[in-house]
Amino acid sequence: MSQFKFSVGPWNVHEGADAFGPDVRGSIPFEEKIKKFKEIGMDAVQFHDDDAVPEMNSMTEKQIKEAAADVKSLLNKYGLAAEFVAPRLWMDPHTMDGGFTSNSKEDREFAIWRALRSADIARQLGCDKIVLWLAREGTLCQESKDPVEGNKRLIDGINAILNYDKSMKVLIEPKPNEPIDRSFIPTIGHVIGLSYRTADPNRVGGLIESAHAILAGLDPANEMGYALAAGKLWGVHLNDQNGMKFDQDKSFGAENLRQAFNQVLVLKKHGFGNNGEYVGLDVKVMRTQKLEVSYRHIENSLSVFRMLEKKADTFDWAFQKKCVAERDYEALEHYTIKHLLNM
Ligand code: 3MF
Ligand code: MG
Repeated sequence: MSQFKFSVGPWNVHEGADAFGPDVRGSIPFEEKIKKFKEIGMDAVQFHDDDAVPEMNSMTEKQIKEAAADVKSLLNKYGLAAEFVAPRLWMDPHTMDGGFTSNSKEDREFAIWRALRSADIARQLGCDKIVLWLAREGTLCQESKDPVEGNKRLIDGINAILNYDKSMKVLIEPKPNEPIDRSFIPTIGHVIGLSYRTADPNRVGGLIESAHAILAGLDPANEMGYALAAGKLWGVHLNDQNGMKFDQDKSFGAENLRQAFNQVLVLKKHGFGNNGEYVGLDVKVMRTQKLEVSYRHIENSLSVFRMLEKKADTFDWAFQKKCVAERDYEALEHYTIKHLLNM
């Protein structure tokens, strides 16, 4: 039995559109997705603010809270928790030039309004985590924003959430690029540095996505290790990525099994989950998949994670120690490969 609890977001089951083509599958109603997530073995659901409360821009704050309370009842019906709420600050025309770091004052205020509503929604859903994927907080044109000012504006945005609701934690999910060219906060190192300049560093941490680390040319397990060492790994988005190109969100372990194994190893070895953290997935269905089998990537990611947990449990640490003592890393590397191949 896994020591971990798992989560996934409703956007992980979608209609198959990509940057070069429209939808190829029908939509699955929200409740049906929730029900299926539970059947697959999920413990919690990840939310964008408008996954929980669609059309929230045209609603009053009271109406938003009431709509979120209905979602909480739905989660209760299926025995699922909510892991976090993330303001979707990249879809709205108000955030064309970024949210907290937009050059437009009015748009910056809109971003903060949405972030505070995320805190309201999170409270209703019974969770205490706000995730900020800083999608457009950076530049398409480098000369369009001052990077020093950009960092200060990010801190102002984070502080607004911290001051508004003292029970909320803010988890920044770093990504180096896409949809923008240059992100102000590209890696977990930047996240942790920034956290210490906010109003309450103890409530600011990180969520690491495997694909985002790979896009930055970094090793996901080492990035996780860095955040674990700082006591600031409060969420993960496990998936996989074939090199440094557009964000692929492939099934966990589908491209690089050894890299996936090392993520499981570091999470297991260092007690990730002991404070209630979830092993989150952020995986995208292939465009070619038919509607009836559009949850396969979630099932496969979970299945690979569990197989790799067994591999972590049966890893021969005595042999590892011997190899380290003899500095025979060729032997250790070959053992690891054989172990993963069941040979
Ligand atoms: C983009 C992402 C996002 C975030 C999500 C929650 C749409 O690369 O990874 O998924 O994970 O917005 O923060
Ligand atoms: Mg993600």
